[in-house]
Order: sequence, then C-alpha cells, then structure tokens
Amino acid sequence: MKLQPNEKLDIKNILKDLDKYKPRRRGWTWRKGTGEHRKIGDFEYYDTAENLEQSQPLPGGHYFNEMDPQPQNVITTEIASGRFEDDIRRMRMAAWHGADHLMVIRTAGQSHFDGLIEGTPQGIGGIPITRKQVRAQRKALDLIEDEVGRPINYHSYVSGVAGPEIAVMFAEEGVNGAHQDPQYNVLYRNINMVRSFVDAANAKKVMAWADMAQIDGAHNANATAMKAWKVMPELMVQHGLNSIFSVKCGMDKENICLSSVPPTAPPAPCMRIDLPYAVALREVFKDYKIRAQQNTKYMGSSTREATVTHVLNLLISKLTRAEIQSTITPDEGRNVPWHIYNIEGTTTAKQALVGMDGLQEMVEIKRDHGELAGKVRELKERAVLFMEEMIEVGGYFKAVEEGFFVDSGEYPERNGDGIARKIEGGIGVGTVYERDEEYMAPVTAFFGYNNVEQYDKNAIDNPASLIGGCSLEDPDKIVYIDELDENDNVNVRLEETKELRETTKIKPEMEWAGDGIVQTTLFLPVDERTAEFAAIEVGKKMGLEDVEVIHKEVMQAAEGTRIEIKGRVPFTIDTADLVIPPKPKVMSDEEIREDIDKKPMKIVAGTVGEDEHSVGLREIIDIKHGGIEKYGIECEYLGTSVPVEKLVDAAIELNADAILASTIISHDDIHYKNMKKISDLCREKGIRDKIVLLAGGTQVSNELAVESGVDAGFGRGTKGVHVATFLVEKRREMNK
Ligand code: Z98
Repeated sequence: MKLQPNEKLDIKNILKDLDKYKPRRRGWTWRKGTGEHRKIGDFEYYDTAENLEQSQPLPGGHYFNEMDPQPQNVITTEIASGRFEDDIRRMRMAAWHGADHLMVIRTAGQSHFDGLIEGTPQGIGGIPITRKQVRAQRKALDLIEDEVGRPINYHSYVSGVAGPEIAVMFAEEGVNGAHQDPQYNVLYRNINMVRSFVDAANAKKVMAWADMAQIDGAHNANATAMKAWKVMPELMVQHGLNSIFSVKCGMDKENICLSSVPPTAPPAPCMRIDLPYAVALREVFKDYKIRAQQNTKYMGSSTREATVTHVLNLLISKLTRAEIQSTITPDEGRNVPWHIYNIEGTTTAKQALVGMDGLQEMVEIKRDHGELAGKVRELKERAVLFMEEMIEVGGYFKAVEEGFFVDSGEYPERNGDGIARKIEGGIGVGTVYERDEEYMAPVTAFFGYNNVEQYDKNAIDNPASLIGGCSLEDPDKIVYIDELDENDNVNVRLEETKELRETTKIKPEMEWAGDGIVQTTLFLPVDERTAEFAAIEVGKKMGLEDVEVIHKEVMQAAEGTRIEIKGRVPFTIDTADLVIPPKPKVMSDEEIREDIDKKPMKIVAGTVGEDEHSVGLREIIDIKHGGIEKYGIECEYLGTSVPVEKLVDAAIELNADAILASTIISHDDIHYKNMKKISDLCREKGIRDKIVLLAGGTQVSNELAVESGVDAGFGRGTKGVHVATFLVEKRREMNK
C-alpha cells in the first residue's frame, strides 16, 4: 500500500487485516541531519534538519521556488477530534506541513479506567485509546512517513489507573512517546499516590525497554495555578522528581523530556519572566531534553492573540534550544481544535523557527550579569529550598498531604490553597499489594525483584525466556480484540459518511468528515452585547444551523464589534455539477522575462470612460505590486477617465503591442460597450490585427469581454503574472 499525493487516505484500507498488522519499529526518532550547515534555495541555513521528500511549503514559499526548510526541532501537533479515523487525515495534513510528532489526546475520563478499553468508540475532547485505534493510527503513520520521507513519532498518554497496561500495549504496538508522570495522577486526577508511584515504576520500565520518549506533567501546574508564574520553583521540583524517578526505573536521560511552558503571556512583560525560567530549567536539567509547549493559560478565543503568544514562546525555545516544539492549536480557547488550526499551530512553529535560523550566531543571552543572571539564581535557590523543606516534613507523600503543590504563593511564600491529597485516599486506594514471596512473572521489562532463579538461573535477566518470549518478543501472543460495542464503532460512523467518501458529494468540515461546520467573521456596527445576538440572527438568515458565537472583540464601545460565528450547513455540494473553467495559465517569471528580454514589449493603459478608479490597473502594472513592469514590459499609463480615442491614438503613436483598458463601472453594461468601442476604433484605424486588446475590472467576465471584441477580459483576482502570460502567449500566436 502506498499513498499517492492526489488520492485520499482510505480508512477502509487501513482497517483491512489490521489484526495482522505489526509495527515496523519501536522507539523515538530525532530529526536527521541537524547540526550541519545546509544550502537550500538561495540561502545557507545553520539550524535545519533534512528536507522532506514531499511537503507543503509555507504560503510565502511561493516567492522562494517552493522551498520548505525544516527546523531541527521535532514539531508536535496535538489532536483532539474524538474520532480516530478523522485524526488520521489530520495527521497526514500535519506531516506534510512539517509535524513529526503526532500526539493524540485521550477521551475525558479514560485515566480513571482500571484497564484497557477495546474497539473504536467515539470520544469527548480526544479518543478512547484502544489497541485497535492505536494500531490503525500507527499503520496510517507508517504510510505517511513513507510519503513525506521522515519517521513520524506517535504519542499518547501513560498516566491514569491503567498506566502499566497502557505502557505494555504501547510497547507492543510501536508507540514512540508518551506522557508519564505519577504526580499528574496524584494532583490532577486524584488517583492514590502509592498506587500511582508503584504503577509508574512498572510503566516507566516498559517505556524504557521500548525506547520511548517520555514527557512529564509538571507544566500542568502552570495551567492549574491561579497565577502561573508563581509556581516556577515548584515546577522545577516536579521535573526533578519525575526525572530522577524515571532514571531509577531504567530510562535513559536522552529519552526524558521535560514539559516546559512559558508561564506568562502579554500583556504581562512575559519575556522578563519566561526567559529566566527557561534558562534555569535548561541549566539544572542539562542532561535531559526539553519539550516546549506554548502557554495556554492566558489564551482566549482570539487566534491572532494566541499566535503572537506562540511566536514569543518560540523565541524562548530558540534561545534555549528546546528539542521538541509542541504546538497547541490557536483555537483551543473557542473550539475543540479543528483541522485547520492544527495546521496553523504547526506552520507557526515551522515559520518562526526557520525565520530565526542561526539567531544565536548573532544574539547572546546575557547569562552572567544583570537581571537574567539574578533571576536564574533566585529560581534555582527557591527550588532547592522547596526540596529541602519536603525532606524536612518527611518526604514527597507528606508534602502532598500538606498541600505543598500548586499553592498560589511563590515559594517560600505559601497561601495554604495548594492541592492536598491523602495517602489513604484517592482512586485505587488500597489496591497495592506486597508481592508474595513466590511471586514470579515471565515477562520482559519487569520492575523489581522477580524470583526467576527458582525456575532457571539463566533466565534471571530474561524471565520471558521461560515461556519462549512474552508478547513484546512474540507479537503472535497479543490478543487482538475488535469491536465490543455494535453501535459505537468506526464501521457505523463510516457508514454514516459513506456518501461523502464514495461519491462526488462534499460538505464543509472542520472537525469530522461531514460535520458541515463553517466559520464566518463579521463586523457589526453596534456594542458587544447587541452584536453577539445580532450575529446569531445573521448566521440563521444565512441558513446556518446550531449557530454559536465563538469570538467577540470590541473595536470601539459604540462604533462596533468584531464577531466570529460558527454553524452548520445542512446541504452537500456535488462537485460533479460544478462548472469549473480551466485554470488561467501562468508562466514562470523566468519564462516571461526571457521572452521580453529577447523582444521588448510596450503597452498603453488607462481607465476608460468617466471612471476615476485606478487601484486595480496600477496593481496590474506597477512593479511595487508585482505588476507587469517587473518583467521589463514598458508601460505608458494614461491615467483615469481616459477617452477611448486617446487610448487608441496613444497606442498608434507609441507603436504599442497592447492596450490595457480598465473598466470598473458597469452600469448599463458600459464596460462592455467601451470594450466594443476600443475594438471598433482599432479596426477603423487599421491596427486591430497588430495589437492585443485587454480589458480588466471587477465585473469583467472573459467570455463577455471576448464577445465585445477584445482579446481577453480579466476579472477579480487577476494578478500581473496572468496578464503578462497572456500578452506573451498572444504575441507568440500572432507571430509578431
Ligand atoms: C500536553 N497539552 O502536555 P488524561 N499525563 C500527563 C499529562 O500532562 C496529561 C495527561 C496524562 C498537554 C495535554 N496533558 C495535557 C503528564 C495531559 C492526560 O487523564 O487522559 O486527561 O491525562 O501536551
């Protein structure tokens, strides 16, 4: 099976023979070719990785021969659609844009399941993680990585009550990275602390065996704390605890990634707080990796604002060399993230990181003196004092009982409002048992003493050899369960969207195939509250269902409000019924230039009739707007309200190759009448067969323009290159 760039990924093909699919590899992969200077297009880059074989360049890539440099940081996108089959399509789009770490968010509540879920039920804010879903996504990613030519890391969560079971399933299925941090269970999911740490030891051992990258959960304190910047010392303590615990469980420091989030965002003076924090973290944890995520705490529903914060955060990542750049979608504050915003987050990271290529060659952090040095030192001291006090009160569990964590005071200040958990409380309390003296498990990646020698001394380091290998060595021992729920599964969902996948019918979509969601931006000249309700009416009158306001922003209290609404369209469009004119031919800039160099071209241009519009024509002509002057075409611009006779006389006098007539006003079809006049006059004066006549304007249709006697008409959206292409082609055709 091989993906073709112009063919959709066929989910039915992915699901076929899934029970027999085996992952190609285990373990995390970093980008290749980093640390080398690389020539791409006209430039030398200092901080890139290998290019992709196939990719979607940035929109601006158009001006640079569609080059698409890839930064050296792994780029993550987090997907939370709730339907794994739709996630897969989104993963493919993200991979084409440069994401190589695809993280799927779990459905709400899965961390409280004491066991694996099976099948492919729909989730809320994420997907139920199951073997079938994981296998299908890994299989799809195997195809996608072949397509883009770069390994793709697949990632989800090994936290919750079923952590060890999930870790084993991930190791079996070739999942490459996971969040694992027992403190997350304890603080945010109220899972018993003893159970959480015992489970974590087992889970980490398995993750280490499978060479998975681990991301911790310290950053969740940022998101939870009342004032995210106050918990910076504690964050360092949390990172420290999970990191050293992971090392003790057998994990390589190389695979331990600290999850860092710049704690503040504008209008706070965020750089003065976030940069020292990132520097302190990098220094204290110098042997570990940093997974940087954007700040989400201070993100509202403005995607523009979220993007600016993201870019400031990316500057910090650049200056402190974060290895993984996670991207949260800029619509988190208003939607369950949509396809297009996963791509926006990904491209924001790629664009900013590539734009900052080599920054450190010119800019240095003032590490040894001044404000930054002082703040870094202070943060480290606060963190060390926090650790010392933890030891004083009797260790981590005691500290949690006393509410040390996520307190709103900046340590050593404490406001007594931290998250306190009891050692005898929480989900799963009392479910940890001492191993029986005889206990032995013939499994690989077992944490702790395993009593194997009583059966076979040679099996001490490889207990699974007692049974000829466990499921990690022998995948045929894996029990693959298909669907358990006959109504809530992928087959039922695919049936519902069959028409959209198997015919020429389409529907707009943001989250899932066929959801029909559209988003519209309005400006309403009223106050915020009125605008909100008026916008819903506008949406309804536009024929949208389930209309909701997803963003509002005051432009000025009385003058008006910017509103964004979403809603659903109840119809489909049949693409087979569309009449799509052939794409206007566009020559390359080089080809046009070469033609004009060989044989110079001259045109006269003006807005005809009683018409004072000039902007459109100037955009077609002026070099400043990418107009035809840039190809060396000599342009004689006669201005606005030019009589038709004057235009034709000027063309004769200057021996021009073409006339460009701009005709904006269209009352009583005056624009077409003027075109006919120009053509008739040229015929009268005997030059019609020697000159190219072009007319342009927002209301001009090519067909009607040609009927009116000119050679071509150019409507809305025309660029200089379209006009230049036509001029060159027409001149060749006329054999002039
Ligand atoms: C991120 N955007 O970090 P539930 N374990 C840890 C976590 O941080 C998380 C979970 C588990 C964020 C996503 N993080 C939030 C250490 C969540 C998820 O219980 O399935 O929600 O656990 O990338």
